[in-house]
Amino acid sequence: MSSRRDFIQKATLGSVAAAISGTGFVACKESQQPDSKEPPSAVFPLALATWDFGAKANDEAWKILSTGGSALDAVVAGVGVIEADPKNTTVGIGGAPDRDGRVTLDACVMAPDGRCGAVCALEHIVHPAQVARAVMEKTPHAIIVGVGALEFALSQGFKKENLLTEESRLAWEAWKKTSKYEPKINVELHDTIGMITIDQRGDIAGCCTTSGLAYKMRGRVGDSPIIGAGLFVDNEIGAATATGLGEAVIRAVGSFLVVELMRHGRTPQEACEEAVSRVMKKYQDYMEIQVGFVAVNKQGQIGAYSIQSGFNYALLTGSDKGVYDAKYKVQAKEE
Ligand code: SD4
Repeated sequence: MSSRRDFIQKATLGSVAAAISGTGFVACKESQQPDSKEPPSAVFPLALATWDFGAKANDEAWKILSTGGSALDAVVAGVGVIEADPKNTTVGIGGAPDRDGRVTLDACVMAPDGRCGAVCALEHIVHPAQVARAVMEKTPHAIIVGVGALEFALSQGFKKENLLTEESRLAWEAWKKTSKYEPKINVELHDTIGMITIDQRGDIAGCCTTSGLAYKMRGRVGDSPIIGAGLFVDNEIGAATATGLGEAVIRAVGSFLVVELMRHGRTPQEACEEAVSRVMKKYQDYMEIQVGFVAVNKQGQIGAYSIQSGFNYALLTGSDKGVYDAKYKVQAKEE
């Protein structure tokens, strides 16, 4: 298996900096963790997105948020920048294909009033988040999948395009030589964008968009387009979104769990930590995977936590612009 995994196992078993938690899990000392993020002032608007490249999505969303636009418009526009970036191999065009070489995209969106829409295993469309929004606004449905999703997108005027870039095709060809046609499950799964925006009125919207697990089986759907798993927004409480191995997030209905914990009084940080613990309890091989959550509550406090180190998120408010490392449960090998 990968040297990264060996490292993680060694680090887990041998690190002098490790301490045994009550669950028997080997956890890092607090002192090793990134500094916790002070909650920003509750002055909206606010944009929050998974991963460092989420800063680009935040900037785009800000154009709408700062001029009084809606959280929903902002979040769909924000993720659109990442979907259109062919260099990001886990979102939109340029996303890694399934094991048969087809790029199949998943996305969902949630509005402040609780409406939601999603597409799963959508092919040939650069902006699945926009199609998810159209599902929400123009159909009586919440989720449309596969060929039906493509037909719907085309009927709405979306253009059919080839999403497999030469770079992704070459990586897939290389994978085929060594993989035994097995889907790849590993800790390096990253780059999905989950994004939450709060507009000047304090209304919250969210969006999650991805090409999912690289070299997955045809038709595989992860957590990202599943409302409650990859994303959940409750305009009275806050919102959460997930990144990492969808199969693990789905077991815990992770994003809904984070929001529900906040409803019962936890801070976003406490809620993300509890949700990660829940994922780990339900996924025996948690050392082989990465899962991370980011969350914000109605007061504008931020939380983020992941199983392994390496997860970060981008935040943009009127007084704060930055990329922050999330706290984590175990120290993984740095890339
Ligand atoms: C999935 N959760 O399809 C997505 C992948 C991901 O960062 O988040 N990557 O399982």
